[in-house]
Amino acid sequence: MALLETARSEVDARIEAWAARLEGEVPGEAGAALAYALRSPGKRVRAALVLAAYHAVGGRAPGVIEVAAAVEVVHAYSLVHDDLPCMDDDHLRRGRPTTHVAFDVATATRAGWMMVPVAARVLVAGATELALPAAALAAMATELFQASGPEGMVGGQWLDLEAERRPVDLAGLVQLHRGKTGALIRAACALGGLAAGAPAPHVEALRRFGADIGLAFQVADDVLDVTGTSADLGKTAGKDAATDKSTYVKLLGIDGARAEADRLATSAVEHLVAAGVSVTALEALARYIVERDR
Ligand code: GRG
Repeated sequence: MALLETARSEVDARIEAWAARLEGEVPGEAGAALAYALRSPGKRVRAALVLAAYHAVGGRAPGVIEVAAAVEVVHAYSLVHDDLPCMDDDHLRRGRPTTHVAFDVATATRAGWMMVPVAARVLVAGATELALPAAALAAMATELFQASGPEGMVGGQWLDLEAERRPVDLAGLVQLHRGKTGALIRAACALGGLAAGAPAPHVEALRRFGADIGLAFQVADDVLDVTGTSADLGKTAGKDAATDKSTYVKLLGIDGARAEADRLATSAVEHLVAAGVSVTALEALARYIVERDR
């Protein structure tokens, strides 16, 4: 998808600059592990959502790529920790050995922690490049770090870890994934609006778009865990069934889960239409998110 490829090359260049800089600043294995985790080649869907949301409300400046990079740094940290033996205990991520396999558990744990303040620095660099007022930076930092914390991603992951010991019903699964996967994607969309100085109703429409597409992302992820291969996904496929995890596929079946992802993508776009926000690029990303094969 052209939109995603452009976002990937632009954001990868920014992330590479940070990785090289931090490798110089942080000595030894810690700096090497930090740079390894940052350079890990993701699809950059969250970055593309920041850029598309920004453009949808009239933003035009390249500094927004740094804001997109900040979201990807938070996401990359979450993957480093998610793969640790105390969580998903995985050896393969983005087609490469996970950070704790390439280094060791202690180094990967510490490198993950370091990535959160790095994300804050990247966000500040973006807001500075965009010459945003302090109030806009405050709103953006609140959006990103609340979504990453106990009210969002960390809270959802916590519920996910607890759910390994008991079955979860559909309402529980929605709550868990709105936090674990959805909150950061929701924040990515809202950040695009905030970076452009969009009016509050447009930012809110982007936030609602992001909330629905964030949940759809996880539904599609559950389907891919069953239908994809480890080579395609760059991570271990079939883990949910192997661990008898509660997933959308387990509760709704593959066709039911696909229909739910489709319903959420449609609902996401309706929020934009209702608010008069340009839909073209964001709708294309929404379709990609539910139809992707990796
Ligand atoms: C302290 C409880 C606690 C948690 C720490 C580890 C963690 C925070 C959160 C985990 C969040 C997580 C891993 C969510 C999964 C999101 C997801 C579906 C990831 C895959 O996203 P893609 O497909 O991956 O966009 P790429 O590699 O392309 O970026």
